[in-house]
Amino acid sequence: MKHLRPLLICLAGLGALAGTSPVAGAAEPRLKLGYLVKQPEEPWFQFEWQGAEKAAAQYGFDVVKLGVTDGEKVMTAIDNLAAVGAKGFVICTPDVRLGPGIMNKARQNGLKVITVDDQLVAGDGRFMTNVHYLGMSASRIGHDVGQELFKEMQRRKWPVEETGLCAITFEELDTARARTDGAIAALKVAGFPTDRIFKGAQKTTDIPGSFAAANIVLTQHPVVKHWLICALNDTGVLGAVRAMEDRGLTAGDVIGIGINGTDCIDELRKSKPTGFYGSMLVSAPQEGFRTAEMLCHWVKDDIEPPLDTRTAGIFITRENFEQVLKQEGIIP
Ligand code: FCA
Repeated sequence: MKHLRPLLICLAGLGALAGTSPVAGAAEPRLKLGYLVKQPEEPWFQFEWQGAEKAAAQYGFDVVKLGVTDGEKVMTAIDNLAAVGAKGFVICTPDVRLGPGIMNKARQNGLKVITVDDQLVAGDGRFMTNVHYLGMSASRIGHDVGQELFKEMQRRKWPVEETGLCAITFEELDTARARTDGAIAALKVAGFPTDRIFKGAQKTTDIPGSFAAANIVLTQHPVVKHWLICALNDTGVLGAVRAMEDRGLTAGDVIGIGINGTDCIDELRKSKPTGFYGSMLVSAPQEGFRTAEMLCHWVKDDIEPPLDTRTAGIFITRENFEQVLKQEGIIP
């Protein structure tokens, strides 16, 4: 699934749009709802789509899945959805500052909106709290990452003076900043020294972006023997783990804990452990199901969803991930 390219997904989405013109004389056209995501190549979003499809099958509507990797694609997608008679959409925007533009366009087209994962931001930099949102309890989940990193460091009896935290950050996105800030805060509370916390800012939220950010940290701190890694998601940690491997730092010297739990399945399945120790799993299929379900109830039955819904995380490692992912319906 992770081999699907964004372009293919976009084309598939457009195909779905083209094939959905209402049949003349048909009674009531089947309900269509859009599901727009910023990074269609990330397993996280593919699992969200899976969840939305499940809701669509259960409630009898069509879900139009579109990859919207930039602002222009978002605006075109909203127009296209309106043109085919969709009644609303769920969106994880490629840029939260598109918030007012997205809401204006949706309003003009009479479409209902639920935002998922990345909360929209208004012109003054504040959250658009009047727009319906479902996402992670970002600080809480970040805290859990920090606590688990500290616990595992202690279990391995690493002296703190030989250990460093490599925090891969993407501070322009609030949910990302809240996660890494949460991890850092929990480590400090546990007693990890502030002067051994090293941040590397990723320019793009993909593996090359976090690989580059970690490389800078590693170059600046060559004497650190053991590393803890946190980031906004699994991908952020994976890039840092790869950068460390390039310098000969492997599972015995690295504890990386990601967030999502969906983008590290291949990594955790590797026959030998790597520096990617575990992840805070949040159920992407459930987020997809719940947002699509809420939107359907809102459009069909006029039941307005809650304005703000938060989801929790479960810690997974090589020991328990197959079982937990199965329980959560992420793998068969
Ligand atoms: C953000 C991240 C995704 C996922 C989601 C819940 O959008 O980019 O990887 O963590 O929040």
